Amino acid sequence: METGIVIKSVGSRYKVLTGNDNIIDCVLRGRLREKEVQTTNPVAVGDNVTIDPGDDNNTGIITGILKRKNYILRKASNLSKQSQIIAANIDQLLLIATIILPATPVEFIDRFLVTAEAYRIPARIIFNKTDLYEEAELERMEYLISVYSQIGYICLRLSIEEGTGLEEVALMMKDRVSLISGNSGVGKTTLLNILNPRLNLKTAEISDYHKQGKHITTFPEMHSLPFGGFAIDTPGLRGFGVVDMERNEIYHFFPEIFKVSKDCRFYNCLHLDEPECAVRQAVEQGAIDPLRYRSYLSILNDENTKYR
Ligand SMILES: Nc1nc2c(ncn2[C@@H]2O[C@H](COP(=O)(O)OP(=O)(O)O)[C@@H](O)[C@H]2O)c(=O)[nH]1
Ligand SMILES: [Mg+2]
Ligand SMILES: [Zn+2]
Repeated sequence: METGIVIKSVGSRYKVLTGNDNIIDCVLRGRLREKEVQTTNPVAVGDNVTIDPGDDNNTGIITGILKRKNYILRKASNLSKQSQIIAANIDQLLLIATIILPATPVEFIDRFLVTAEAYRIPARIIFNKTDLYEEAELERMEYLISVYSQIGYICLRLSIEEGTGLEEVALMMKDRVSLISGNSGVGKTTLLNILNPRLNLKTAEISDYHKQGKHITTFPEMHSLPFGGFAIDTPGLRGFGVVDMERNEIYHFFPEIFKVSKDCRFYNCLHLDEPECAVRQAVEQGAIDPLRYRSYLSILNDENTKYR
């Protein structure tokens, strides 16, 4: 028996990376397939598994799944009650954002951060394409960086084009499992390719658009980094949405709002127009950024937000 980490899953076939850097094509032992009913996939990228390698050392059977530190989910489809595990055992969620080409909306950043908070996985923001920024864009980026770092989110500046900031990004990813997220076109694939030139992944995501249009489920893939650690690519995954939270729970996932909310007059204050709301006061006094408060309201009022 050996142990390994699942780096790819396609249908019912899994690629498992073992300790001696072998990649073994595996199937699941029948018993494991039936065990989990809530999720469409019992094994996901990032899972630590025990395997029974075949004699050829190229194929094997997954015999067990080790306890997960965490995992993130998405609905298998709009109609389905089942969820799909996107990835397991993630150390950090990295959001690649850009000020222009494309412009990443603040609300998109905040939805990502809320989801990260709900999963209790550390989140970091990487602002890419700084080589394209004129004064106004640089100012915008620095403003956002000051807002998010004050809350406690580490932010990095990056230009893959010029290579500036790459070392810091690599250092942040070293020896960790990072799930990379961000709108299409921000440079996720370009980053993976530059961190591991052996990958040679296709950029510009034409194939992903194609898949989305056809409603083909895409599974994320985990890439090992030459300096240690793994990066999980999430093609076709548009943010995570905000899943399964109570309406009066959303502000818990805005750390700076949650902190101030303890001074609201009513314990069940939603920070809308209740009297003596400490959160609204903090927004008026500039202690809570209005952009963040706006994102909070927007998530609260969004019909698509899935409540429990
Ligand atoms: N100017 C500039 N372009 C970049 C940078 N990083 C990526 N790009 C370009 O942005 C486009 C989209 O990149 P891609 O990696 O496919 O984005 P993805 O959709 O997030 O995977 C490609 O044409 C890249 O060459 C950067 O730092 N500066
Ligand atoms: Mg891509
Ligand atoms: Zn309040």
